[in-house]
Amino acid sequence: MTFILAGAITVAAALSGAAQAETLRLSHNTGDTTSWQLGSEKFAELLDAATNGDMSVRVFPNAQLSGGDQMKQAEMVGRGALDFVVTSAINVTPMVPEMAVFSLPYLYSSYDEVDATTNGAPGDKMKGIMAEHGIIVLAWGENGFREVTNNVHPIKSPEDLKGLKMRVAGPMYIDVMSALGANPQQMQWTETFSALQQGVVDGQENPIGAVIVPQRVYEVQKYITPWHYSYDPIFLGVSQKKWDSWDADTQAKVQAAATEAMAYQKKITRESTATGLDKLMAEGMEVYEPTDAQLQAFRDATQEPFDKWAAKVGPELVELFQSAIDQSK
Ligand code: X2X
Repeated sequence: MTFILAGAITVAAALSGAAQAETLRLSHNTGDTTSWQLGSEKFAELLDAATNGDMSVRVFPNAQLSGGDQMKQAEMVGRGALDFVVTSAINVTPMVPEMAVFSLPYLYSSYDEVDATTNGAPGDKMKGIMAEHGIIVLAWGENGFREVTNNVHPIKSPEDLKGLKMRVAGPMYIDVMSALGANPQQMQWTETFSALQQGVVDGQENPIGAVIVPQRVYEVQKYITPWHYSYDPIFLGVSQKKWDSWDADTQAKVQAAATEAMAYQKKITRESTATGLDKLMAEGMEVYEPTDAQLQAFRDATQEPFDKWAAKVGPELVELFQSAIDQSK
């Protein structure tokens, strides 16, 4: 009797396990040493624990699943060809131009201001807009404030950018770099290290903790100016189709794992950003800290692309962000 009962339980457990077991794919577009990767791995770990191994997430770095195209990932998630994505707002702008609002030049001046938007009404508004494209944004993480590096000379003023060949990630930065007098070139992140190494481009801009340090940009770049000109969030998103296939209990587990994983990702990104400049100096980079007047000159020089992209994004959306930012001051 005992034997039969135990056998029945085992069979039932195996059946329910078999019915639920699911392997899911998560794509992101940086290397496997970044906080994007660590946040993604944390998500996989937490979800595995919460579901006793029924939901297992495989993490694919370097945009492998979209043929190296970092912009294509969001579109693939939107139509259900990928389950999860961890990517930055910028990479979604070709599909959802409104996502450029986060990165408008000099919109933010502190982490408090950033958090007031991602944790408040602006963050929720953006989740709603993304849902219209088939992507459920589960939680916001952080790429960070994007800082400029190059191999020619220290950048202290807009004049110093004149004629520099700058690799950029997305369309808004083409306009911003052009306004600053540089020659921008859009390029996949996975191709940028060797382009810098070979001198195809002189410089690039990316966040210190999330990207510049873990992807060893210091090996191929001499000068860095922390000018904080544009903020870039990342998010953990899931395909709406996949989401709708789950019951409420499963959705709650996925949501909880995502919230905790992105909080962790943001924390370690801020920590490595805080120690990042020292690390970069130890690796031989020259850091130029701009004065307030110099920052103002960069801000003035990027006003025109700010206005152009604010119009593209929509004035009400920009207003929603600005009022959350003002209230946090
Ligand atoms: O491509 C970049 O610069 C990166 C890694 O920051 C983004 O994905 C936007």
